[in-house]
Amino acid sequence: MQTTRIRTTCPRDCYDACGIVVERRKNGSAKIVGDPDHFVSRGSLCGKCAVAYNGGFLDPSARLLTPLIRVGKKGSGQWGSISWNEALDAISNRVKPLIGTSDARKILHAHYTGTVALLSGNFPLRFFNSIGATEVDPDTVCNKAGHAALQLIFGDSLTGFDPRTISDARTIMVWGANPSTSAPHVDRYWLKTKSARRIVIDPIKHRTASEADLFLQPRPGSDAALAFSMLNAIKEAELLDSDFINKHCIGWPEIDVQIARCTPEWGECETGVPAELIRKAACEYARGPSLLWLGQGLQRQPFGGNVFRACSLLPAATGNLLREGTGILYMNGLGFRGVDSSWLTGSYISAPTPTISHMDLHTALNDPQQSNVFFTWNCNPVASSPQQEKLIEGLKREDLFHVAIDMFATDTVDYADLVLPAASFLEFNDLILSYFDWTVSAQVKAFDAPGEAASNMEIFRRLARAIGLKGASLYDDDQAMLDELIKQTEIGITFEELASRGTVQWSERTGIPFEGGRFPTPSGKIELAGGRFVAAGLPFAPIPRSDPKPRPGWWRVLSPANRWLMNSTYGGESGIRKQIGPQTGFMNSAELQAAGFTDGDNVVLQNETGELAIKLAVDNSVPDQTILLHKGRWLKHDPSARNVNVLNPGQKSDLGESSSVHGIEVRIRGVNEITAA
Ligand SMILES: Nc1nc2c(c(=O)[nH]1)N[C@H]1C(S)=C(S)[C@@H](COP(=O)(O)OP(=O)(O)OC[C@H]3O[C@@H](n4cnc5c(=O)[nH]c(N)nc54)[C@H](O)[C@@H]3O)O[C@H]1N2
Ligand SMILES: Nc1nc2c(c(=O)[nH]1)N[C@H]1C(S)=C(S)[C@@H](COP(=O)(O)OP(=O)(O)OC[C@H]3O[C@@H](n4cnc5c(=O)[nH]c(N)nc54)[C@H](O)[C@@H]3O)O[C@H]1N2
Ligand code: SF4
Ligand SMILES: [Mo]
Repeated sequence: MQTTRIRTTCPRDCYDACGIVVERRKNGSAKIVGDPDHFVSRGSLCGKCAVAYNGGFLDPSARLLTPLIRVGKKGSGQWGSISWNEALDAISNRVKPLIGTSDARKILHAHYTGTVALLSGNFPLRFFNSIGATEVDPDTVCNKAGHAALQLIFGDSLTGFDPRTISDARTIMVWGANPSTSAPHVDRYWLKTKSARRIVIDPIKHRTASEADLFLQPRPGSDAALAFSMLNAIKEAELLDSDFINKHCIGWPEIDVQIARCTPEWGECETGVPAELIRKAACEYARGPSLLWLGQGLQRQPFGGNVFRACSLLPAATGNLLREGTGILYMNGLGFRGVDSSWLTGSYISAPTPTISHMDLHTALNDPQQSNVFFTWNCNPVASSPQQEKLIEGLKREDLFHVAIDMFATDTVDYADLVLPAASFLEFNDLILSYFDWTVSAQVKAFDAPGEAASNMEIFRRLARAIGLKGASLYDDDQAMLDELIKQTEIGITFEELASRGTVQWSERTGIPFEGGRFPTPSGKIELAGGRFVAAGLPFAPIPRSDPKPRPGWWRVLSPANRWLMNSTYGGESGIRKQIGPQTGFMNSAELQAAGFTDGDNVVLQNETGELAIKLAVDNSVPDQTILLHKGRWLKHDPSARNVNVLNPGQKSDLGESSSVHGIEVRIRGVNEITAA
């Protein structure tokens, strides 16, 4: 049978940015597979995408197909179908009177990386910027503390090492990331290079950790102490690079005076990592050339900013920067590849619009003075944001008008007044710049959108038109914007050619971040300590500290990525639900026994913020006094009707008003049955 093959790219919030082939058969059936020619995916998709893209994404009965209006109580998920014109009028009637008044700030919108494609992830911001709405700062739910710290230190958090330089590295240190889950192909192919040794630092002995050459298992929240004790070992072994420090860093004396007391033996007490292992890893990293991958899980801590400052000392003190095979990767952004974010998002359209942190979203949604209209697009805050109970309370407010835009009926969609059906990445063209590799990829339309679903771009053009907004950039068409973006990247080919190739390297030459030692900080140097940190609410210099252990009878909850979910995306997919099973917290066998439970017991986790009924199971990769409870489950498919974020107080990290979700602590009590609280 005749088959058409269309190359495209996965737009999920994932380091891999896999190449995809859509196989369309003459009889109308289709199959979504990995692109065998793509250097990351090499012909396979991850399990979750293989299931979801061949499941709900192709099944119109699983999708939102028309605009919907609420007919039942808020949260009941009862809808009536309405026309696009009726929906747009209803939104316009509510939004238009607020525009140009001081109440425009009461239009809140939350969005994030449901898709990381450039247009569908950013174009709607032009609309919100032009009406002066309040943005729920997306990075505050994920990685803001890390970004803010790296910006202060290096002047830029979005230019990481070029993964192609791995051939020049002797060591790769992965700190607080779990590529075996969050970057499965990078883990399988890139990280397994024979030329470099791997050091992994993580409280959980996940698959990447268990396959590493050296594995350090610190207690959660003790990484700053670990970094300082590694510096002590490096100094003791005379592996500090004084020339590099003198030439490129300011603030070293404030660090140096703190190192002496941070012996590896002290480090062992603070972190639980054996002193000899600290010495070994430190010296191996210092000798270099070494790459340092700083994970996003690493900074989701009450002192996440301090952790990132302390970890950043290692490359600076050992000169593992500015040459092939060295550098830090947090995320690779758009800017160095030429993309003009201000043009893309329309941030120039108005005065800077107000923002709030995700940590404050629950408060804002419960306060009519702060919120009157709420848009959610590319995100699912009911599942992903802190203070789940209070957030849901706020969403139940009769006087709050909530518009949810999604492809699927998520828990957040269930609380909306009005739902707009979004097209999926398989249904329109877009552009993707991986946040790991220095590449540019095409997202290519393979199908028409089902029902009346429309891309985010089309939805926000329609909304702008319905409200009568002025400004040509609100109405730009997709092809013209894609052409402009390609021009900005200077890759020198058309979108059509990129579409036929799938992915291209942004530059033929391997890149070196901050090449020549030009750091975009006020001093032009790496700033390890100084008044700018104090102005940002931090100590003058990073401090060698660790979080206290949980009190007796309390456990720290880590809720990182689930290998079968993409945040909460896919949580409604039946094939995925079979894989993830019941909501389960994992403890090591000694801890489980000490807590008085056995494998399979039903329990309630509780703290000042909330209660959650789950199962307990044994997993010996989890350290003492810790429960591993993955993020991203849909509430409505669980008998407890909540997920881990019901326990999340939304405490702000020390920098960037960011999430410290890996700092949650709970007590445990046994129950017979798992039910809603
Ligand atoms: N407990 C705990 N909570 C966490 C974390 C944690 O570690 N622990 N991690 C946090 C992190 S790192 C993040 S990034 C956040 C993520 O949290 P969210 O930003 O809420 O991400 P998702 O849950 O994946 O929701 C994305 C939604 O976008 C939709 N979508 C996809 N493509 C499109 C599109 O083209 N148009 C529209 N309109 N919608 C689309 C998907 O269907 C999905 O419902 O969660 C945070 N929450
Ligand atoms: N399958 C899958 N892939 C994903 C996602 C997903 O939900 N599912 N989410 C995507 C998103 S939005 C993001 S932000 C990335 C995140 O991807 P990663 O950067 O890998 O981050 P996480 O999975 O949140 O957590 C990584 C590790 O941080 C560790 N960690 C927690 N606390 C500490 C600590 O105090 N010290 C140290 N050293 N480590 C600690 C956890 O044990 C975990 O193993 O993954 C992306 N990829
Ligand atoms: S989610 Fe990541 S691993 Fe899975 S197909 Fe997409 S890019 Fe590849
Ligand atoms: Mo994230």
